[in-house]
Amino acid sequence: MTGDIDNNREMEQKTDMEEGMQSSGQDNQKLKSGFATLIGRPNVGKSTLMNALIGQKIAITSKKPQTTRNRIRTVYTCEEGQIVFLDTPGIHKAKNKLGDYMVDAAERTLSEVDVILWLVEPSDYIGAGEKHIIEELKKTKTPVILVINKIDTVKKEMLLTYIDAYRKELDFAEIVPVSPAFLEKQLECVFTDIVPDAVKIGMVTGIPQMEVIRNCLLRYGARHVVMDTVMVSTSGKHLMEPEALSYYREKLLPLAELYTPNLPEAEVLLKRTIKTREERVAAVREFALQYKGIVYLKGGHDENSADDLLCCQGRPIWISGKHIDSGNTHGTGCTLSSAIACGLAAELTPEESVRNAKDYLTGAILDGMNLGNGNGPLNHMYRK
Ligand SMILES: Nc1nc2c(ncn2[C@@H]2O[C@H](COP(=O)(O)OP(=O)(O)OP(=O)(O)O)[C@@H](O)[C@H]2O)c(=O)[nH]1
Ligand SMILES: [Mg+2]
Repeated sequence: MTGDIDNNREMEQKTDMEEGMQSSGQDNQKLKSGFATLIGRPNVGKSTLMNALIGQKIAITSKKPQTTRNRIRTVYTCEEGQIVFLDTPGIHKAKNKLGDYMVDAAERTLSEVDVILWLVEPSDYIGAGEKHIIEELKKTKTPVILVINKIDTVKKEMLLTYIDAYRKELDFAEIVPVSPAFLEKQLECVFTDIVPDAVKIGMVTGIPQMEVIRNCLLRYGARHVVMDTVMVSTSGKHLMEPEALSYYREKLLPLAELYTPNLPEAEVLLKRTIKTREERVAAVREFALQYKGIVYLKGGHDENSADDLLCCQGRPIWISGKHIDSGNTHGTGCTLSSAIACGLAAELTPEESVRNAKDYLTGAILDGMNLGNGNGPLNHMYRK
């Protein structure tokens, strides 16, 4: 759930939600719900953190300050209940009406929520911008958690100094240092435990995450890396920070053995339009040469067929498929690239791997589960 919301509607929804939780509380006393706002100076990483918490790219992130211009709301659901996160514009010294509006949108959340997450850069310098936020926080009784973000950019020994500097300023409910370095820890755990026979990489939103992945792939000499070049969703939404594209092209893509772009992604990576079947053949050849790997160009965006095109050692091979009329196609690209990685892990050839993966995917779509609202999931367990 996402969107810009005005104050009244937000509060009405909060009341509805609390009531809903109270009545469901009769069945399960432990179920909880609440609102949490993410505030801080521009560019401290509020939107990146919210996306990481939710596990989806909902808010736009960028290295340019003042990317978020309105409140964006997402709901995190777990067994214990629900947290509604509000991502807010950066609090700054406004120079115009838009600035005033943005700061107001952020500051208004302070008294409306159950907990405030104040994000700061890792530093012991508390400047005028931070002091202004501290003054605003002093006016509210809402508990404040200080989130020291981007700790991957500083030496760990310095953290205590930063924590001490902030602790003197306000009585925080908690102080939590965070960063995408968690990603590094997760990858380390995998590579040093059951070493993977193949790796599939999907959506990577920004350069910090790309750096972590690149370092791990190189450090552990990862085998059979399949890159699902997720940049544009089926609905046309951009899923990668625009600034990260050249890093992605130059530093991450060359580490893969096999790529699975869809037509819009291939167009972005090759910087040209691809319309006809002849253009697709030329495109996979060029892609394979440019990125020095095997290319599997997905044809799902073609309205007439679902024919894909494999290019292995300079030889294009059409892998035919029919469009399946199903509303349950959520995660088709992820499923296909993961299934190809499984084939490579089992030492099948690239052609065998993609043919098996396409068969498996077709069956999973045909057996799709019509669950919930919107596009339903495939049935990954359809083979007994
Ligand atoms: N190194 C590092 N960079 C980060 C981290 N979190 C976010 N970033 C980067 O910081 C920049 C700003 O991130 P955003 O999430 O857009 O920041 P924001 O606070 O939402 O910014 P505004 O909406 O403009 O106020 C992006 O380039 C992110 O990739 C982190 O933990 N470590
Ligand atoms: Mg933002």
